[in-house]
Amino acid sequence: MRKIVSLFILLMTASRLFAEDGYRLWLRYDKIDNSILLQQYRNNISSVVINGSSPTIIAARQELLAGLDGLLAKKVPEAKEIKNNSIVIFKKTSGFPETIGVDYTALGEEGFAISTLKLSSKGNAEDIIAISANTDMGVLYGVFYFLRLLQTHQSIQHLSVISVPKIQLRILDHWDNLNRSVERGYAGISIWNWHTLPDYIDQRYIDYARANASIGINGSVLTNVNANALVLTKTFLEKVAALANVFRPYGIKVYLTARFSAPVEIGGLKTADPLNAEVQQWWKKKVDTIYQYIPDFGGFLVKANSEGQPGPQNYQRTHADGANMLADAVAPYGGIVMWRAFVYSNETPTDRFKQAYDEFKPLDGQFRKNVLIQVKNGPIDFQPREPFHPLFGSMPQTPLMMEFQITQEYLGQATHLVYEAPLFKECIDADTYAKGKGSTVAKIIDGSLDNHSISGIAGVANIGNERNWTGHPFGQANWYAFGRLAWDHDLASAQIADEWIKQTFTNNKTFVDGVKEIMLASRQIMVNYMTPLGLHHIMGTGNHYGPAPWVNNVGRADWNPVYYHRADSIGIGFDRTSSGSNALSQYTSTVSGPWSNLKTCPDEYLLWFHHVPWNYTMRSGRTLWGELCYQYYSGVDSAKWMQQTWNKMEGWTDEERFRQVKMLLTIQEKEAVWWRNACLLYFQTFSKMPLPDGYEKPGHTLEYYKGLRFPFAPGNGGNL
Ligand code: GCW
Repeated sequence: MRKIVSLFILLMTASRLFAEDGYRLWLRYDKIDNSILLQQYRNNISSVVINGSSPTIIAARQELLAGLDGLLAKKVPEAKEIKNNSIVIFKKTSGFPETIGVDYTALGEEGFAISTLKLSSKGNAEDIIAISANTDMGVLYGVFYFLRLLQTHQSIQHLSVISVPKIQLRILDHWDNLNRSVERGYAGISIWNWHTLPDYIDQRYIDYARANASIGINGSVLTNVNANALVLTKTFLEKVAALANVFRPYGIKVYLTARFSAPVEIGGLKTADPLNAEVQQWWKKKVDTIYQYIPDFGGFLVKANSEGQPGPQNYQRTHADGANMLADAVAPYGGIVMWRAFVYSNETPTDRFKQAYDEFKPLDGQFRKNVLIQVKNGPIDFQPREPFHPLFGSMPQTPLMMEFQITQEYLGQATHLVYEAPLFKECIDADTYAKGKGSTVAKIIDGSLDNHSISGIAGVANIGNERNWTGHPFGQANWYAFGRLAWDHDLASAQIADEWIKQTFTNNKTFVDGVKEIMLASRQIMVNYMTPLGLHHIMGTGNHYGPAPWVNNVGRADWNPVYYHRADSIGIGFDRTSSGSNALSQYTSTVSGPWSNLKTCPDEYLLWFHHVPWNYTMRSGRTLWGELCYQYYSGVDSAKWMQQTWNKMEGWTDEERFRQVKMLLTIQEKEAVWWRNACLLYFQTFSKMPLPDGYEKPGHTLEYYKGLRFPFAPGNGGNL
């Protein structure tokens, strides 16, 4: 009996040791569970030959050896001599014995080649796999790519891979405060422990860098755009430098947010006017100091004159004056300024949709060469579905950066499974027609449409100190998808999901197929149960949690949901045609033409652009009210389908994450019902039409939903 008990305890401990807590993300490197494939890989990989000794090559070496060790479950020896079945990693200039037929000019600074070769330098032809690049970073990216091939069970025979990033700056924006709270963060507190930095280097910093490098992210803005000037003081710069040192071998540059009023707040000046010589001097000296600490500092991200942040307009100067002043300060060091276009003013009575365009378009051509304007994917604010921002295609002389939000502020936060790649793709693939057909948002942000020499894309991070980094296990997929699309915006959502599932969970086909189906459908499902037919910004005030389309008492008009849906006894939706706010005029006529006409406007954008009568006949033949009900109800049905499909996955993956996701899907389904009921009961007070027959009745009254309060919902950080 005692023996049995101790065996049981032993087994429990063992399973504990191997419990999947999600920390390893998509870099798990567990033994390949397909014995035939495992044997093939083992046969094809007999040794590793590494040329070079830079910190980046050392990182590549460690990753490759650890990866092979785990995946092949055997120690692959490191060798000096190239033999049959060696994997050779090297930089072009490192004196590799012979040319291997790769066009290195095409690889640039970060691209890589992976080639299966017959090497004949010593008489006998040897089969090898060469991972090569112009730079050490290219080599590291190549190593991660190679490991992904094994993790996703692909053939490693006859390899001839060339991979080059399409966008130069691929950045995560952390909205992390110095007190470690994270604005719109749903995965714990900030991973930056400012208190123990610079001397204590958390293993998480290294694993963060590895994870980012594995998907090609090459920049990190450490601090919130609602900025604190203190991060620019020496005490903090020393800490920032410690992080930069960890990230450097992984090709990740550090950026900071610059609080525009810093010269006043920490510099003791009376003004922060960008045209004031003393202010300019202050920033120059500040930048000199920053570069003493961090020689490869990337530059600044700035939110100015938006939601209460200070900016050049406080001194009657323009966004260009402000951005250029900072750009001049960082230019000698090769730094850049990312200036956000997310501006809208309480004083301006025009439709919030139009304000960024109105303010920034006239400034096209006035920014320094090292300024990028960072534009959100939609004109309002990262809603479940937005039309693309009209600034894309409207500022040909200025490099525009994309700002996506990975953290799910408006997408169910950390309890809803929503795979964002389809959302990102929808925006990236949108055609602006700025220079005729094919002028996609992708070509604007990668700089190719207007021939810009810099290009960038940013994602607001969903990372916190929770063990699995992102709270919801599927939040990891959004971090992953952002990185992969930033590297190659032509990738398909399905492919990204496929490789993420295989690396993060298993290659088992039943699991991969089932989970992929859930992921690919999830975004549209969420749109249906939250904001169908182009509804937007109807969530709770402050924490942005849950439905609250009735809110009409927040300080400024455009923070109120009623401002956006405009429901009345006639209909619902925001008229942005020429008879309304005319925001549609900000798009090229090829785009705005179909959207302006109620008959040709796609259903998914309908209430973005039109105030539509409740009894209007939709394409489906239903009335608008009927269609709204239909979409909300089908959203809930599909949320149930997600649960059922996930339940079938039991046994195909580890118990721990299976159960976690199962519980979260239950919350998601409950919240989908909540969204549906609260919104329909409220809109019904205007439509005065009944729920169609056969639909289950809401479980509570409208008053009940209106009375719900969530004083401690996460992510609010005291801001609206
Ligand atoms: O989406 C809104 C958020 C704010 C955020 C702001 C912005 C950082 O609710 O929390 O502030 O956008 O992007 O600046």
